[in-house]
Amino acid sequence: MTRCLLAVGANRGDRAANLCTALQSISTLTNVQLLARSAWHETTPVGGPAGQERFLNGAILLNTGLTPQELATALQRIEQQLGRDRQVRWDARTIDIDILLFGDAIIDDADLQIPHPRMSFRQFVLAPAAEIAGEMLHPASGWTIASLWNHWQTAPRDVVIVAQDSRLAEWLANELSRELCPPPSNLVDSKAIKLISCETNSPQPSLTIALRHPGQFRGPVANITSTDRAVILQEALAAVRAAWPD
Ligand code: PH2
Ligand code: MG
Ligand code: MG
Repeated sequence: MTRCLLAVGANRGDRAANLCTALQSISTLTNVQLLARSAWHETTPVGGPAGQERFLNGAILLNTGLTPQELATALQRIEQQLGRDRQVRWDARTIDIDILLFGDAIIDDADLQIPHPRMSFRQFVLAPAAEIAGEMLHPASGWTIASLWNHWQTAPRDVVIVAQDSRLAEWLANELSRELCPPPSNLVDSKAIKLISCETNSPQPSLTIALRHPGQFRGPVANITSTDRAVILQEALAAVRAAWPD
């Protein structure tokens, strides 16, 4: 049996009913034993098309004898049963069920990434997760959920963006300053967004976005490995807006 932490979210239809139906369906999966669920938290949408309703978000802890792929497939089926429509990235949804952690597994397949690549950066993920799984380890960083959540709440509101080539860093700096105009209300120091470019031989443009740890560059990082500039900008904007929620 493997201990597994899920994030759930809904911002279409009867949000609480959708979360409860999802929880019920998860609890009846073969080879799955439900251990705990968090409270449902009302949150501001991060990223995605404008004009969306607010979310209800939560976290679910379970033990399972399924493989990560088997569990992911079963969860997708539950999403479909609840009318999940997947046309536009980060669009409003009746239900979203994400695997955050699966024991100490680190998986980087095209269709399944564990730990969830943006979890260290999202208040709507960490706040409910910390309620039920504070001691669980994020295997890629070695931080517990509790320390990630504490860091999110206390770290300087700096976002450090490391791009692997200077053209990409410059392009992103321009795009971000245009998109963030006016800047988020509590972004008082425009220097809080730091762009660092470092030339590497990596064939893949790659961005690392970090909420800065006091005094040094370490701690939660969001890696963006897409080559699609629309996706890169969308991810970077969402990371910045997640650091300065309304
Ligand atoms: N999920 C997203 C994108 N943005 N914002 C909030 N508040 N809650 C979510 O669950 C959420 C989001 C992509 O899955
Ligand atoms: Mg999600
Ligand atoms: Mg999802």
